Amino acid sequence: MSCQELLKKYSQQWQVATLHPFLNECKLGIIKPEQFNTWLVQDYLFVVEFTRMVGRILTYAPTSHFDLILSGLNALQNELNWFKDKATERQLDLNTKKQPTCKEYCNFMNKLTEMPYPIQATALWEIELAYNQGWQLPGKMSPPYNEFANRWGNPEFTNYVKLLEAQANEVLEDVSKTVQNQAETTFLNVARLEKDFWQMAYNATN
Ligand code: HMH
Repeated sequence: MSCQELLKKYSQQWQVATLHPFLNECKLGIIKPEQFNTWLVQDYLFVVEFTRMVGRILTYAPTSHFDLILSGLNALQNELNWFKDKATERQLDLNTKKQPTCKEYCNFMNKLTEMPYPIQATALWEIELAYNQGWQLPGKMSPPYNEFANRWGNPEFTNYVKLLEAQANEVLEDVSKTVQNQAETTFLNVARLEKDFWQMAYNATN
């Protein structure tokens, strides 16, 4: 089993996870401030928990995977500070409650590190790919959204995601049928949570 096989088998679900009116309306410049700001604050809260998860993954990863995971954590240090700057510019309070969908995604990430390492590596790749593709699919964005599109769409990040895929493939190669099924279920869960996360922000009215 490989990452590309998962994307191919579940291409429908993957499309729904990465193509959303939220992103299209950023591209068109017509997203409402309350929708965008809700995404920004909730995604900061998500990234805090994502960072903890990546830290925990080091516990299970072979040392040959350390370089890439540590480079990811390095980028997350920068990203968390960038989120704080963006929130300050927009006068947003990051000390906000998680919405149910954000909470569900964070709970999912908490439990991910109870699963075999191949599942963790696959989910890490998929979560990053979702934003790498999602922010690029609508096409070139204009200010202020180009900065957001570029954060996850830039060539360096694209390369990072490719290397995450290679690491996941390496450990997915000879997993048991049980772990393979777990990988498929986890893939579908991430796809669903990504779709729900966009919808959560899109639904915001204040
Ligand atoms: C919801 N998924 C969500 N937020 C993010 N920042 C990422 C993925 C990062 O790739």
